[in-house]
Amino acid sequence: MPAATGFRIVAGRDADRPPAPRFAASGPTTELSERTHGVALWTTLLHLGAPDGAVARRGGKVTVLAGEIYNGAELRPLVTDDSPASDAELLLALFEVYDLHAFRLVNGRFAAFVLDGDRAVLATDHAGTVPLYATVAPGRVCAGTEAKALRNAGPGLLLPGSRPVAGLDGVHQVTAGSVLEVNVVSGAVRPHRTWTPPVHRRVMSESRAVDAVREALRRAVRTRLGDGTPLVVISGGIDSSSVAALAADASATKIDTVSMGTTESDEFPQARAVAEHLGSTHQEITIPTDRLIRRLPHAVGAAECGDPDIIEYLLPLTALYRELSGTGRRILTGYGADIPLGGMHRESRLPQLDSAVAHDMDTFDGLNEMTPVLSGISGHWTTHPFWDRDVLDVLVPLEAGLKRRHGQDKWALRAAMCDILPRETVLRPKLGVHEGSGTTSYFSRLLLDLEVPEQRVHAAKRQVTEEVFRAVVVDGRDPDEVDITDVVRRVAAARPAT
Ligand code: IOT
Ligand code: MG
Repeated sequence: MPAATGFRIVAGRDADRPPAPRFAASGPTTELSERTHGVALWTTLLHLGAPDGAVARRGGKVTVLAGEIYNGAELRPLVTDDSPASDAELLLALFEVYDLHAFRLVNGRFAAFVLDGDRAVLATDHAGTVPLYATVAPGRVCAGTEAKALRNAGPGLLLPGSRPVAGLDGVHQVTAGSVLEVNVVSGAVRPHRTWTPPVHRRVMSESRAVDAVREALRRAVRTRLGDGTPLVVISGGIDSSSVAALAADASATKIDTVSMGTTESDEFPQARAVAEHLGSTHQEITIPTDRLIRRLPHAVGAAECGDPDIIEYLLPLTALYRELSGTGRRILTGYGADIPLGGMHRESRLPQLDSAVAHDMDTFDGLNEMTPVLSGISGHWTTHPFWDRDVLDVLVPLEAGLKRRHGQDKWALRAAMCDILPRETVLRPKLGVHEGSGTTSYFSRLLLDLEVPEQRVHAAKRQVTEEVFRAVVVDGRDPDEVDITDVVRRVAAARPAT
């Protein structure tokens, strides 16, 4: 497991001990303080019990890492120190050779902070899957993996190349696939991109495309398995079933799988067919819909996202993670496959399909769909093989005719899996988690029953999620104190703005 899953860092010339931050993610925290080259560094690490590998120090430089690196085996030969013990040490060794360009080399799921004299370097992974926020003022830099951990960071400058967080003055989200280089004394900031989604498309034969997809995904799953028994959350759709099949292939022992449903709806038979095929230890969890909807403030507080469509995807998963027994599980998910492959769009016209892919790859940043906090609030760690950097570099550029082919969506993926999954799984049409769990229909019905007109339901959902965002992120309230049925009732009673 990663040494740390989150952090809040304050670095400054005259920084006093800052008040302890609040995180939505749970787990022990460890406080560290040190001073190098006249800059004080106050670090709060959020972790799963063994934070030692999260910080590395050498030659006056300090590196703090939340998350993990997947291409360590590839990177180690590049550094002179031949045996960096932890991912943070590997990162620091790379930084000594390549400086901030080290972040162009790393394929991982992380947020990182490097202090190098008066210079602070804040970095996200290629896709910003561990969100990173910053507040910068002359003489002081604050960085954190949750925006709400920076609520009391004080006034901050406008940061070029970063997105201001609505309602939290001075707090910015660092762009996915980028590094912010900050002068701690002056507060001057320079952004650098380290990855951008490919915009070109590649022409390939069917067999080359299928091999490339299978090999990239196989590798991404293997590097994410960890030491214990992996747990794969499966719907029985092609994305999660692919991850489960490759995990089962790479594991010496049985893997665990789990499928969630609600009292409204489930996909249990489809998931069970996959579990039986793979011989996994399988579990089914049914969540009553009233409990599901009470988790909405937790989903919003974890993702720090007020987008109603995204929250409908994330809510059933947040609720599922909460129901898992024990803590500290490494969870693999198929989440994210639909974005590079255009799976959500049910679109057979190639220009429209490719426009949808280009749009989704341009707009994912800031939605925080893959944040580890969704499971972190229940003490678990998730990872998303489809958003491995090398997998995206294969999937995004596939020409649209390889994504939609022979009447199937996500064709190249389906074809890549036809030897290791049941035929009905390979051919099963897309059903989103918001549909399969009945989340969308249940949330709609709550509003319709309160006489919200059909055509206003979506806008009302947005009002609900945005109000919850203000409560749990901007005002920092405990999600358990937000009465979601009360919010829904108030939104339904309010007249629409005309
Ligand atoms: P979907 O693809 O259905 O589910 C995402 C993942 O959640 C699955 O791969 C699986 O690991 C897990 N999951 C889904 N249903 C269940 C279940 N019943 N029990 C256990 N685990 C389950 C939305 C969606 O439809 O989810 N996800 C899209 C992306 C959204 C679009 N975002 C954007 N344009 N920025 C995806 O790409 O996966
Ligand atoms: Mg999916």
